[in-house]
Amino acid sequence: MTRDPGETGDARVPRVPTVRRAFIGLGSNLGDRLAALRQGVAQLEEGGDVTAVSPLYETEPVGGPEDQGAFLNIVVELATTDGPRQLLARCRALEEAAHRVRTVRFGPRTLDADVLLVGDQEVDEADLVVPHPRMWERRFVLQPLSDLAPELVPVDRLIAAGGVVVHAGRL
Ligand code: GSY
Repeated sequence: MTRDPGETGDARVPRVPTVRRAFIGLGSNLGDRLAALRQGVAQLEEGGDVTAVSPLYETEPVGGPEDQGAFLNIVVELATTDGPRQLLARCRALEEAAHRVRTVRFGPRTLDADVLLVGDQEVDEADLVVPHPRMWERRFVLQPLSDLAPELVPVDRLIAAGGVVVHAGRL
């Protein structure tokens, strides 16, 4: 069997960082939604590991107050050596840059950024669960994810997921 040198645990062998296919969901329903998404993507691109951006969708809010406005949603794909926690830090930095104010839980937000999938990595910690625990119920996640990676989204799960999503072009 051929071993990846990074997996030998031999301190004399330099570690080869694993590049994983990761997906981040971005959503905005407050202020200039398009500008917030564009800024989010531009900031992610500074990491040099973004490989694709999904089409744009205008989506019905799932959860939260009745009267909040429609979201714009996209999913961004990365080929990255960052692990889930580093990606969470990048997501938080995007939200901070967009001046997100956390007031009402699930309420309107200038930018929400979620780590959806990081290769086959699994994390179950208080502040981070990967794969994202609610992604399979949300069409605003599954539709753009399936545009980028149809093999990861079974059609029956896409159909069963809740919420109206309308194709709105590209960023
Ligand atoms: O979890 C992301 C924030 N969010 C969204 C969203 O991005 N889009 C839609 N349509 N509904 C949402 N509810 C929440 S919470």
